[in-house]
Amino acid sequence: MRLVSLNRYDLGMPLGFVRSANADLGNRKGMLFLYSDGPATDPGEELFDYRGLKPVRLAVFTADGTRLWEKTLPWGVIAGPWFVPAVPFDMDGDGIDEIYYVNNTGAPFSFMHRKLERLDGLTGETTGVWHWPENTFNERLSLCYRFYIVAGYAHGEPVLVTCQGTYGNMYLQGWSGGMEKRWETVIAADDPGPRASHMTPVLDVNGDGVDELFWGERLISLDDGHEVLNYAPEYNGHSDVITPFLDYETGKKYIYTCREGGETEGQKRVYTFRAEGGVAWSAVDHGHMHTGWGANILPGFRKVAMAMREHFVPDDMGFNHEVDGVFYFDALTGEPVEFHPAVRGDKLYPVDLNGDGYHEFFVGEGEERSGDILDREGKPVDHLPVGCIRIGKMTDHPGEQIMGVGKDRRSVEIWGDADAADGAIMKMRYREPYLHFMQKLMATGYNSVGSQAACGM
Ligand SMILES: [Ca+2]
Ligand SMILES: [Ca+2]
Ligand SMILES: [Ca+2]
Repeated sequence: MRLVSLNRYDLGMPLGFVRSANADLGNRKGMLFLYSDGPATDPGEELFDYRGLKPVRLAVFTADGTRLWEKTLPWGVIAGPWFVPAVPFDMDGDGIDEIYYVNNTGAPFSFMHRKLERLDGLTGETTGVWHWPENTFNERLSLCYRFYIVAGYAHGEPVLVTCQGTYGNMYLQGWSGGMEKRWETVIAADDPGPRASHMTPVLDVNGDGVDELFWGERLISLDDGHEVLNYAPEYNGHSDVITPFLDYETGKKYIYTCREGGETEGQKRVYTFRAEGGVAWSAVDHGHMHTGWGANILPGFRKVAMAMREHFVPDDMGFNHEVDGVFYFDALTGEPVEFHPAVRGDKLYPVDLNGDGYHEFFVGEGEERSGDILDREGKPVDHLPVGCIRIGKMTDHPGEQIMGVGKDRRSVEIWGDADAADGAIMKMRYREPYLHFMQKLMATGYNSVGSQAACGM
């Protein structure tokens, strides 16, 4: 493996909060950045921290690193993924993605001045503004400001989806090409069933030509907003991880989930569902399963599913996440797997850097070994001194890549393996639009966190 910088994007200022998503710019590829030189914050009552927050900026670059435009958003836009999601998506069919994001020209917590805004992808000029729904106005702070923008296709037509709320009342709206309202779905706090996830995979999981949005452990049709399938109608909690994955041998799809709350007697905390419905396996009796991933690391490209359990311990400012269990399972059978990586599994981001069908791992921040690259057995093989932004299929270079903030703290680089070559598994993964398409949804929700949304399919 020979790690090299494939692309570099000079954002021209010190970087704190950074999100990024792939954008299509007609005959060119592009890259969207959402960033500030301060930290990000969260609407949770025990987490919201306004110290050091800085204005948020948007910029679009060509894939090879030329900046096309940048703009500074109004001071009412709070830096943080839940306050300001952004998605590049081509709704008018000219081959160039428009940029959709949640703007706020009022005070930071304003509802009156909050908007869905559309920008020309090539120039950054505003081409449309719509009032952002005030659905969550009466919720407590944590639930008020959980906003998502997602996108996908229904029989080839683009559909944008705007969402408000998680855990309690949840509101979703579908929009057609010219931003005509296509559908509206409300899941009330006292309705039965799961309470969404921080991740939003979009995939035509049943092959009927319409994408489904994985709204927690249920599927929402992008065509008309109806509930296509509820994997766990008896579960009314929230799921921290929702990752569809493919069994390379049979071509069948599965959904791997890790649950946060809603602990109920007789139910487990980790589930893998068959895509068509039904439990493939379940595990772990108690606890908040906070992170998880799937990685091809067993012989024959068999996938291992990781689940990390934790509990909250209050500290001087907010709380700490104290880990009390890391579990590894055969992703298809749920059988426990012996895996002893050099760094605990929940700190690892699976990425197939060399394209051979097995995942390597990047060690995330906050670890002595941060920046290390581990092989599939969990042994260190290389090192990359970057703060990771996201992982996945970001360029045409073979294999998958790592995007990170470079040593100079003001530029973003995409790193890949100079010797990478796409093997049979990688080619199978390309056949699912998911691998590329999810890279457009990496600046919304927690899709980019830990790369769980990228590693499954
Ligand atoms: Ca367009
Ligand atoms: Ca479908
Ligand atoms: Ca590999």
